[in-house]
Amino acid sequence: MFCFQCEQTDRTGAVPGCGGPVGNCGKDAPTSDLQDLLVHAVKGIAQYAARARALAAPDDDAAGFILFSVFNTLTNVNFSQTRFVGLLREAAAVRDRVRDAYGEAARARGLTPEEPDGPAAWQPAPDTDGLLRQAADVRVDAGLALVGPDVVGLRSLHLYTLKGICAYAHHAHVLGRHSAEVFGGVESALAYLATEPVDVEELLERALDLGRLNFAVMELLDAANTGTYGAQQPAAVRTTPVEGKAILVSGHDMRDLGDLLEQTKDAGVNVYTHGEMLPAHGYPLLRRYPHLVGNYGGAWQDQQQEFARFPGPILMTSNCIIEPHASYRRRIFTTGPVGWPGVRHVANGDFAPVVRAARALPGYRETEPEETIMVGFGRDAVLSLSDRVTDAVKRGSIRHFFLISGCDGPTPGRSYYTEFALGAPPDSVILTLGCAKYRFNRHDFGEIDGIPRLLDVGQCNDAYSAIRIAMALAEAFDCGINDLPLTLVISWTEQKAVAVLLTLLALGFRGIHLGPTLPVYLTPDLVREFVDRFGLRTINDPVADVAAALREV
Ligand code: FS2
Ligand code: SF4
Repeated sequence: MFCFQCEQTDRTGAVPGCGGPVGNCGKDAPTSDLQDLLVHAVKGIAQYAARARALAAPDDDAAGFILFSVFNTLTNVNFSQTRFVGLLREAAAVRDRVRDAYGEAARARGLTPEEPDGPAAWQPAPDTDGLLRQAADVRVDAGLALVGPDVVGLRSLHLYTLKGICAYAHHAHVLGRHSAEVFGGVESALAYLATEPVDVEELLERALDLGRLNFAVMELLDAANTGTYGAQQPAAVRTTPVEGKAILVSGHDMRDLGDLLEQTKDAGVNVYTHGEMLPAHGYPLLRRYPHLVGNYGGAWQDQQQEFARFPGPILMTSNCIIEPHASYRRRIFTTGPVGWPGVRHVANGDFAPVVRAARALPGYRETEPEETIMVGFGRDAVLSLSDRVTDAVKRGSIRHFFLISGCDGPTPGRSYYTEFALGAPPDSVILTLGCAKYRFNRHDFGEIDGIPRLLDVGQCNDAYSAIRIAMALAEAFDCGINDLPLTLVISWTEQKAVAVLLTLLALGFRGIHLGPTLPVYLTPDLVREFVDRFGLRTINDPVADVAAALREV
C-alpha cells in the first residue's frame, strides 16, 4: 500500500505517505491496493472510450461508470474490499464492451481500430490475491526511479484532481445532468494519464485544463442542484432537537436526501442533516418538507462522538465516513459510492430499512429551545444583494471580503481558520463554504448595513457559486478579480478541494492561501513553480495574515 492523496497522510517517514497495514484514515492495505487497481482499470476503459467518442460513438453509460468508480476511491468514501472486487470485475466487462463498440465504429469508417497498450490491455486476475498482486505494479508512484518525483507528483496531481472532478460530476449525473464536454474531458484526461506522461511543462499546462474542466463540472452540478431543488435562499436552520423519531443524513448527495424526504413524508420521522448536508436547508424544494427539521452536529471528523449520541439511524451518502464505533455500527447505513465492511448498504435508492431502523430506535424524547444558524447564500441570494454590497463598499462600510472555505479535518493547525475568521475586522464580509465553516459558523458575526457579515455559500461543491460571486463583484467594480478587496483562504483535506484549487488557478485567481499544509506529492520544485506562477501561499499566523491581507488592498 502507498497512498498520499489527502492532507491526513502520514508525514513521519522519510517518504511521506501512508504505507503499512492501515492508512491514517482507516483504509487498510488491500482496499487501498484494490483502489489503485480500479483506477488502472478505468484508465483502460477511458483509452477506448475517448477513441470511440472521437468517432462519434460515445458510451455514456461507461462514462457514468467511470465517474462512479473513481468516486469510490476518494478519501473517506469506500473502505469495502468486496465492493472493489465487484467494481473491478464490472470494469473489465465495461472495457470489453467499449472496446468492441469502438472497433465497430472504426471499421465502419474504414479505419483499423487501435489496440492501445497499458491499462487497456489489463485482464483481471481470477481471485482477490491475484488482483492484489496486479495492484503492486500500478501504485500511484509507479516508475518513480525512472521518471523522478516531479513527474510522479504531477501525475498524482492530475489523478487526484480527476477524482474530485468525478465526484462532482457523479453528483450531477444522479440528478440527470451530464454533458459530452464533461464525459469526454474525463475520458481524455484518464487516457492521457494511461500514456504515463513525462513532460513536466505539458503536465502543468494540462493540470490547468483540468481546472477548467472542473469549472464546467461544478457549473453542471450547480444546474443540477438548483434545477431540481430551486435556487438557494437564505434560511435559518434549527440546530437543536425536536421531539420524535429521527434520521440523520450526512455526506453531500442532494438526490439521496431528496429521495429520503419523499419516502418519509408520511412516516412520522424527522430528518436532520449532518456535515456537508447542512446547505440542503437553503433549497426551497427540500425545505418544503416540514419533517426536514434541522441540522445536527458539525464537521465529519467529530462523527464518532456525534453519531454515538444521535438517537436514530444515520445515512452516509458520500464522504466523509470514518470507522463506525460499535455503539452505532448497527444503525449506520451507506449508499451510493460509500462503503464500510459490515455496514448495511442501500444500493437501490429504497430507504425503507433506514425508516424501519428509525421506528425501532428511541428518537428524541423532547424538544429543546430553538437555536439556529443561517445558510442559503448561494450566488442568486448574494447577487440579489449586489447593489447594497457595492454601495457599502463605495461608502467604505465594507472594506474587505474573505473567502474562508474548504475541508475541515482532524490534523493540527486547523484552529487557524477559526482565529482567522474571528480576527477579520468588523468592516469585512466572510464568504464560506465546505465543512471548514463549522470552525466558526456558530459565531454571531453581525451585519453591515443589513448585510450579514457571514455568508454561507454552501457545500464544497458550491465553490462555483463563490467564483460567480467574485466574478460579479469584479464586474460591478469594473476591475480584475485580483484587484478586488478579496482574500481566498482555503483549507483542504481531500481531492475535491484540489480540483477547486486548480479551477481557481486556471481562472486567474492569485495569492491564494492554502493550508493547513501543502499536498506532500507537490515536491519542493513543484511548490516553487506554483508560488512563482500563481502566487500560491501557505498559511502562517492568522493575525498577521489578516493584517497582511488588509494591507495589500
Ligand atoms: Fe468535508 Fe469531507 Fe466537502 Fe470534503 S465532509 S472534507 O469530503 O468534500 O469538504
Ligand atoms: Fe492516508 Fe489519506 Fe490515503 Fe487515507 S486517503 S491512506 S489518510 S493518504
